[in-house]
Amino acid sequence: MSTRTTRDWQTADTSHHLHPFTDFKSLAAKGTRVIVKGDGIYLWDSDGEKILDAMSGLWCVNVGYGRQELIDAATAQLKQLPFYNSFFQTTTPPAIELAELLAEVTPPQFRHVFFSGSGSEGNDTVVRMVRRYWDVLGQPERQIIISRNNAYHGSTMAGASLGGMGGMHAQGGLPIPGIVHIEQPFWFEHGQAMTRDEFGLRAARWLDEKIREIGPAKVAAFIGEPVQGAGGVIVPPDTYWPEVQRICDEHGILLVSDEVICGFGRTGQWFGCETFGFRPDLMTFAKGVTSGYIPLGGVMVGERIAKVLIDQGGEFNHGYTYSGHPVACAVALANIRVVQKEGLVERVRDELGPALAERFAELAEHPLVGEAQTCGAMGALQLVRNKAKSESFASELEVGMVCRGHCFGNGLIMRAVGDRMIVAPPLVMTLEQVDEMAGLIKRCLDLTLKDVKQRGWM
Ligand code: PXG
Repeated sequence: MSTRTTRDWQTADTSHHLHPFTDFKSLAAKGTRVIVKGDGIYLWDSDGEKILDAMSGLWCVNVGYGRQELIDAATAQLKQLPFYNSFFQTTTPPAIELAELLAEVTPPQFRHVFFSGSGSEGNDTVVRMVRRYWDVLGQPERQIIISRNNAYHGSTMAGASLGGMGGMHAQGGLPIPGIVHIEQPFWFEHGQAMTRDEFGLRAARWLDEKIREIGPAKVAAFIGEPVQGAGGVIVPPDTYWPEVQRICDEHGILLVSDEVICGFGRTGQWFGCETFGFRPDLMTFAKGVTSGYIPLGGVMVGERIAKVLIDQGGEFNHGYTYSGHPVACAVALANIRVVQKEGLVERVRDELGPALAERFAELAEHPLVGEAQTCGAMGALQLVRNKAKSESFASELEVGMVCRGHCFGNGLIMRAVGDRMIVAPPLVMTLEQVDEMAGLIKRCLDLTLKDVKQRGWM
């Protein structure tokens, strides 16, 4: 164990490490937080502070920290064979077994998987594969992929292009050609004049309008997260996805579900598309497949596409060094077996999800909260200036960051997306721990309210 102090760590970090999505200079002035240990749903920092991790690392540590089954699987595979590739007509047993198990736990249209190292790489694979599919079918003019504003699909050139984050598009010449965006199904922001169900249909029809504007023969696919995660846990109305499915079917375009956050039980079914009742042709996954213990991602390829690529496609010129990495696949196998053995998907559906929904309904009564939404083991609280009028704070006040600061100081990790405070705790969180988390959230909301009033913002 290292004897370096927090200050030492921070100085070395600032000297050499550029963090993702970070203003380097302002972080250097503040100093980063150094996390040194995890157990269950808790983390410890280099000052010995215990923190309740209501974000599962980064939406991924679904089985909790410190699981021996995953550690053993990694150790055994590292000893047996730490690496071999799946290029050039070779493969390894863990990659084969994981492909088999994924075919079992995913919806029935999926029999094949293409492995990547991350969710972003998975979505790059989606772009390559969707366009290749239409090429092979003799419709190369079908190039355009439709996505949504405020979507998050990763940070590679294709992932960030599919994503609908303006701040990302503004850097590096994005989006790449052939990717267009429609508005997101965010009722609080865009739909309050309608019922949620009416708005769900309206939002889905933005897709139909965009397809007709472009010309259906030029559209390759539509991609969406079942619930937008990084965008702020935006749970769409129940009417949204079935209508999106109908529209994709009507125009014959491919439907892609980005399940990087929603997959492997987060929504209370194995995959978010099952919770929301749609049938994707492709499904991106990462994060929860290994509970984040080791990087792994991939794309489930529906038989509609797999058949064409296998029977008529010839060589598919795409792949990554770490596609099917044996250690990552061994950890994924152990992780999925834990999810199965402990019935974590059913647990989210029957126990954790309902408990979270109940606690969030109570938090919705708080004077700062304008909307509370949950879906399975994720939840969002929209902070507002005027509850009765659903009136938001000016965005430059960064009230979400003020609240996040109080979480930070009170042993709670919660994400702020604008003024939306979000959680996605490990699926193993007990009901007592749900109460503990809700108590901490309530305390942080009270502190934020006091703070905001003192600043004269409310
Ligand atoms: N799709 C979705 C839906 C995601 O949430 C990715 C793709 C990209 O995965 P990789 O493994 O390439 O990062 C993600 C990642 C946040 C946050 O701030 C969310 C993600 C990543 C980083 C930060 O909530 N999601």
